[in-house]
Amino acid sequence: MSQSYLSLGSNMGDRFEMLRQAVSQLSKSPSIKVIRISSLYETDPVGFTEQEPFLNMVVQLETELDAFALLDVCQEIEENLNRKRIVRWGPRTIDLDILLYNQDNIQNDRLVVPHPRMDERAFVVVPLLEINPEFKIADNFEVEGVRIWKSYNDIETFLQDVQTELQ
Ligand code: A4P
Ligand code: MG
Repeated sequence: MSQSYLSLGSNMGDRFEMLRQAVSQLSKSPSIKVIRISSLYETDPVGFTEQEPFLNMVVQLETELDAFALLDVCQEIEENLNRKRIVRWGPRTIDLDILLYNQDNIQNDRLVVPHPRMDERAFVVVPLLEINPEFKIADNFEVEGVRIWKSYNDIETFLQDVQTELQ
């Protein structure tokens, strides 16, 4: 059984619903067990800043899938949810990135793990630390542009459809 952390983000359409459906689809996928989810955070866009704020979260999984098969599942879910795309070339309805897969180091055209830039990004680090306090961050790490949008305790509706035994 392998351990993995995924980062989920949405800044288009019903962001809450996009994240909810993504986690629900993950939990229903054979060979994936969602074991922890973070609160939902509203975050200022990083990189291309002329776009709407994101909702971001991190989930922890146990899986029988290897990292590439897990990436396939993530991309299938992106495709399922992106079918509702409204504006061509516009911001994405949902983005699923593999942050960590066991302690593996993967450098491949399709997949780089640990996710490059993850430790510089508050929208990743803050939710990751919430569910894994042992994650090591730089001493001078600055948290900016990230605020709780719905705390973990307030997301029962989110969890209704998630088939899992959350720890
Ligand atoms: N790929 C390589 N490594 C991975 C990995 N570890 N996980 C490849 C997932 N995919 C990985 O991804 C492009 C290709 O990366 C995939 O085909 C896969 O084979 P994509 O999701 O199609 O494109 P993208 O999301 O635009 O690229 P990327 O690199 O995921 O973008 P970033 O750097 O993650 O930036 N600001 C806030 N506040 N919140 C956000 O969530 N997200 C981005 C996206 C920018 N700014 C943001 C946020
Ligand atoms: Mg991505």
